[in-house]
Amino acid sequence: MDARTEEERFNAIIDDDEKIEPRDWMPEAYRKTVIRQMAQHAHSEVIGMQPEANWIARAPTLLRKAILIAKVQDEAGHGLYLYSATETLGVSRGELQELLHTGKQKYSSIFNYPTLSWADIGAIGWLVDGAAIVNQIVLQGTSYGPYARAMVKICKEESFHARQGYSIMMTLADGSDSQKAMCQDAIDRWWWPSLMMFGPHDSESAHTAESMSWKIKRKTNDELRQMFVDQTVPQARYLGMTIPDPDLEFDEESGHWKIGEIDWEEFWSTIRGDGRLNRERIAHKVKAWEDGAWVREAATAYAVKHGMKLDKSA
Ligand code: FAQ
Repeated sequence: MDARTEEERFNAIIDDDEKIEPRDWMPEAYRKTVIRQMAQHAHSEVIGMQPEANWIARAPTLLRKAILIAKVQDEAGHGLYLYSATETLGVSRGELQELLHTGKQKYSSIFNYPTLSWADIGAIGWLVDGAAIVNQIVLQGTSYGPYARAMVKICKEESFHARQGYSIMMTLADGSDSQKAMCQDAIDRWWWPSLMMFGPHDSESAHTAESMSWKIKRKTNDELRQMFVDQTVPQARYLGMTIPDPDLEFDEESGHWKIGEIDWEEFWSTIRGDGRLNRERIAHKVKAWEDGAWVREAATAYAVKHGMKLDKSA
């Protein structure tokens, strides 16, 4: 018989780099943190559909339109995998929607910025999905099994998203003067908010130390941000575009690109709900949820008729 306490068994799984599964014992604080992070991640995928969906009807070619529809649909799928993974910890999808709609759970700050031109769709794919991938590739190694497995499929799709974004930027960068200007303008507006996606500096981050010790996070916010900067600056140069940071410079000694300071006031006010589009994003989401009530009712009636198990709160 295994004479270890539940906590000792949990710690051994973490130490051995194995996965915690839904039925394993886990500290309450671990469960809460994983729910918080996965839910925020799921909400981001779903709210993140809004800025891009805004351009589906205005995509410049049939091919770009078809690609954008597929991408936005993928984001819905990512939200679904992540809500399902979160449900394995005993919280229902209905509860999670309620927490999002009432502002008790967050979604990524990045989705509170407007998409003003077609170039923004390129910038989102390249920079926003690019930042998301840097974070998510590392999260494939997170200690909670269902989260780690969801990340594998999501990462494959996100790399396609980033490539389609860069392809839009390459086309614009290779185009007329006004297309080049559109491309630069989108970079100017999306660069800093993309860096904010990684969260506050490690020294200001409430959760990083504990999440690293439980291997929920495998790299810190600043480490991930640096990986993103190092991979992205050369890509901007290849486009012939400028990064809007006068302090950006390559540090020969460390081999890394050093950036200027992020506007943390803008970051905190956005995540507090006072960003440019927070209210509109949530109002739109709540309306979609209410408009979809009949679909949930029909699905429930079908499930009842066929004796299927129901999640009563969803
Ligand atoms: N936005 O102590 P930390 C995507 C909050 S997916 C909003 O450092 P933590 C795909 C944080 O929750 C993008 N809130 O927190 C796509 C905490 O508040 P709380 C989403 C933020 O959790 C592309 C407080 O600040 N990806 O884009 C942000 O250890 C295109 C203190 O921060 C993920 O969610 C922020 N940027 O680290 C879809 C990845 N940063 O909860 C559509 C998974 C921090 O105490 C179109 N998540 N906060 O009230 C993570 O890796 C982490 O949760 C971090 C934050 C790194 C986001």
